[in-house]
Amino acid sequence: MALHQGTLQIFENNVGVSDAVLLDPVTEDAFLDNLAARFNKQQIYTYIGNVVISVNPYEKLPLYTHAVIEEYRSRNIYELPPHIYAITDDAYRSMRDKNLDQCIIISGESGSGKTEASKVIMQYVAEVSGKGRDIDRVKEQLLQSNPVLEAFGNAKTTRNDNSSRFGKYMDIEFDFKGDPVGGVITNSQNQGERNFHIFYQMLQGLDPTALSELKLVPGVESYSFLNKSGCVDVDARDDVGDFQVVQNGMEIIGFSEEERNQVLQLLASILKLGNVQFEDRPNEDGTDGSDVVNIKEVEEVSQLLGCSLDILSSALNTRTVAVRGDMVKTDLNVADAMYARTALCKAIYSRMFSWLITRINDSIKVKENLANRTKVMGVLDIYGFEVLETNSFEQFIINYCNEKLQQIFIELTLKEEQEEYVKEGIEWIHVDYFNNSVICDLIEKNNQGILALLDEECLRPGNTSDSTFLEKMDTRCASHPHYESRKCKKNQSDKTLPHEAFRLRHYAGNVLYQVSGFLDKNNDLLFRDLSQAMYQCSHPLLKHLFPEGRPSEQSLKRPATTGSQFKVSVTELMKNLGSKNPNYIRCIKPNDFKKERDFDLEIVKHQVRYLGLMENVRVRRAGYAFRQVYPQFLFRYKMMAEETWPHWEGEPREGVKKILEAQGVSQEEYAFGKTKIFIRNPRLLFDMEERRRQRMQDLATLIRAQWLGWK
Ligand code: AOV
Ligand code: MG
Repeated sequence: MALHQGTLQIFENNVGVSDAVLLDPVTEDAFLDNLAARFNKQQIYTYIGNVVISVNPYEKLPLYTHAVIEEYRSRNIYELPPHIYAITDDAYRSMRDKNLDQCIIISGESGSGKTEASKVIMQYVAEVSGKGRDIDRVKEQLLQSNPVLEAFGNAKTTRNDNSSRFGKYMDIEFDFKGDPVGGVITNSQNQGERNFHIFYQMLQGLDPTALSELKLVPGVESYSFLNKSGCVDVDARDDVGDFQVVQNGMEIIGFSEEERNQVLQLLASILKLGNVQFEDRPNEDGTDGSDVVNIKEVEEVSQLLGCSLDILSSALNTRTVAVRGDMVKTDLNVADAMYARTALCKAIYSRMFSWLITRINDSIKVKENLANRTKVMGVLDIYGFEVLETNSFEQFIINYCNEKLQQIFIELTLKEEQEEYVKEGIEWIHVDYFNNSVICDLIEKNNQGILALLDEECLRPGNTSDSTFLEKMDTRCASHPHYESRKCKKNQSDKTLPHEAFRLRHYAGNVLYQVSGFLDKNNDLLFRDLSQAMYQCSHPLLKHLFPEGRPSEQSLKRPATTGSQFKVSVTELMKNLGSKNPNYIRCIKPNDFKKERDFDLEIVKHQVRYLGLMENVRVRRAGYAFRQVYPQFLFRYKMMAEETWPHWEGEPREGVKKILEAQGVSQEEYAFGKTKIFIRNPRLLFDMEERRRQRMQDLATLIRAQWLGWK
């Protein structure tokens, strides 16, 4: 796709420039002013070349109606104001007509509008593609996967009432006519938090009989996993209605009533396990054990899951360990029992979530007979770069992923630019840019990167801890320019660096990570007694989720660590994205208060920096900022040279040459490609546009005078 979209609009809709590539001067301030001016006029979309910047309006704008879709449908991308529809249409058409697989990568911080953008894309694709019974069924299932996955995968956070807690990549597959025939969803690591929407929906949406069958009592406040946050009701969420939508969605996707029931039983068990309390029980040998205080909860859970109370309660407060070849039961103290209980809840939830995705994929997958003939459009809606008050392992993982996305973004943008130059026969000008692979290496390099050091520390026998992990990094990464820690010589005078933390200089800014919890979270250990107890349950779904609990599974092979699993999935994702033609949507949050019509310059500036948007503009402008196919350029500016007005009979390329010569600018300023004219500095274009306007006025006066004269 070429760089010129928005061009005609730039001059005709008069709200700043719709393509930041044409800013003059191209400074950060000018860039921000432009976004602000547009935002204030409710123009939330702006291009950088073919990248769409989207600023969250936090209000319903009339941008997504059927009529708007009809306008964008099959129009050239630069004929209308910037919109997600425009790049979706462009991607859809090049997939269908040129047989190029596409992906749309949506990035931006929490609450910036990524998930909403992904829905806008799906809505557009559903409307513009074909109709028919089979196609409509596929579309319906694809669309219904949204509310279902949101219920189970999203939660209210301080930053977003509907925050996605998982990274989602969805391939929509099309047949040769461009009609959707199926899809595949991939998710990356679920953080295993407690306050997913589905819990609230279930408690509000089930009638008293259904609740009591699940051994639940009404009221969110009865469950400690839910009442901790202090925010029970999310404004504007209709739990009862949403629960209906989710149940209905699951039915349409093809979940049986049986399956839906089993899911509810697992959810109920998680809530009840969360209420289990332990009390200290000193043992005679001086060690600490623990007892369950409210055994009734455990009893009811064992009924829901179909296992014996004994097995379950003993798995909650004891642990079998191998001592010189013998299996010995040891007691868990209160803290360890709580830890094990929470780990179990997280494991049930995240495995159930993965199962949901597998199950949805089974329903929406392309039928065998079509499988070899599909083209693909992928949509990636992933958590953005995250800097919180305290940053831990989760932020480290999320930011690593964003570092990789930035890397592929720069690579692909440069590659695309370069390819266009080659295709048009124009000399490629080397572009300097910040290559963040040095940071990616620091994190992921085999045997040396931080992830490898962390795994080493997790697997090393002996007394390892978060502190020994930090010490290891402090020696091994000390000289790395992007690693900083109090213990490193180069940072000793830096008083902002606390102990027990390290700082990474990410492409998007510096982030301080607290090392506490890294080992535990990377290990993500579930005591074997618990997986065995789960496997022994008669609950069919649960049993299926804990295959390693099968007693014959004696190969105590250690499961892969969270970090290394994540690295594998990120690598796969990058490979997948790299094989497709990328399209980008970069989302920006205008303020921290979820408020409409409030554009906080500082907050936006911060995001513009870490999204690397100025870098993006620079790369796009490095050679020639503007390019357009000859006939279009000729058509717009033909009144600006005597030879081309009112008609030019020759080759368009020659006509364009005449026009530019008539402007009296140096030939350095432009270059002739095979099909397009390339212009180095947008200033020339603005001057031409101004002269064009005057010329049109003159011509109008002239014509009017002639007309009057004839009369
Ligand atoms: P996110 O996906 O980027 O955050 P969302 O897409 O969930 O952010 O957007 C957050 C909220 O902003 C939505 O619930 C809407 O209320 C509002 N919003 C976003 N885009 C629009 C739009 N185009 N028009 C109107 N309102 C909008 V996170 O998932 O937290 O990273 O992990
Ligand atoms: Mg989201």
